[in-house]
Amino acid sequence: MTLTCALVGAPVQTGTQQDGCIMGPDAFRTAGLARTIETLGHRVIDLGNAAIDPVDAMDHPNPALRGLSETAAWAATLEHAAFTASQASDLPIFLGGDHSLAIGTVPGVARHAADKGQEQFVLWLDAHPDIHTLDTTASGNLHGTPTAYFTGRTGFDGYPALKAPIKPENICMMGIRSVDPAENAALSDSAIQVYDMRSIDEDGIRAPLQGFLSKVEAANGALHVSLDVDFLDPSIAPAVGTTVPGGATFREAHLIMEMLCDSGLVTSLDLVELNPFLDERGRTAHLMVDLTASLLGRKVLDRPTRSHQS
Ligand code: 6HN
Ligand code: MN
Ligand code: MN
Ligand code: MN
Repeated sequence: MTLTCALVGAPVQTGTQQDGCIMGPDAFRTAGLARTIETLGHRVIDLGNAAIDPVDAMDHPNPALRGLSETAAWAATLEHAAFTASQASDLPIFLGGDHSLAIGTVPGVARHAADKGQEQFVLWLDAHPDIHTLDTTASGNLHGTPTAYFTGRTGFDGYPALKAPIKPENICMMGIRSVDPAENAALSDSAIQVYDMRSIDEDGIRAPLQGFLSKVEAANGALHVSLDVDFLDPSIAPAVGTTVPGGATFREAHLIMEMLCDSGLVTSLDLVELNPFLDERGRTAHLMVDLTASLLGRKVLDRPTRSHQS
């Protein structure tokens, strides 16, 4: 199937401690993202980079918070950008930028899905659940908060009101291996499906992902995939400020993308947390581009890989 993919640059780095994610969109372009997608037979429209206007400081009782007013501004800007890119294409691809950008991209694509009468689902591929509120984050880094915001948890005063909150039972997290105490508490009484790295070690990727995709398909839902560089093991993806050992292997990550491709269910994608300043000759940027290629149909064999078993 030929898709029209819209690239939307989101050079956000105010959600992190370390500078560099602002260079992410240009690194993805330099690594040949558009050319790679076109080679697979799809159409690409590059909508350029989103931007925010200068903002006034916002007050909050949590003294650790940094970049609060900028993050709230990005939420509104990216919600609009994601909504319009969803209307203009089959598959918007958001080029981060740190993961705080998902406070705009997810609500924006969810509004588009709601307009079409579809439920929004989210596959969160990350070492972290990013489920802090403004009150619980100890680091004050707002890239640790998007899933709390877009599921409609309270504690986001000054942020845009959500038009279409994501139901926790519509979220699947994979690759999780670094969870703060307040996040553990939030996940304990949540309907979010969480596959941590231990569960991937024990059960692999295929069965849990197939289970989630069957739910999306049965609901005729829209599926947003949010891919954080730190989902991957740092040995293959060093260009991220929050590396955690024991991440997904090269093949585990590609298998997810290949299964997502076969499902035909993915309607939007975040590529986030790439810090090109920390990369080694662009290898992480190229890996993220190659994973996107697997999602969009790059295959080893033209005939079905598993045909000998059926
Ligand atoms: N990310 N839980 C840690 C914190 O600072 O709140 C790490 C957050 C990482 C965020 O990787 O997108
Ligand atoms: Mn659409
Ligand atoms: Mn993240
Ligand atoms: Mn992460």
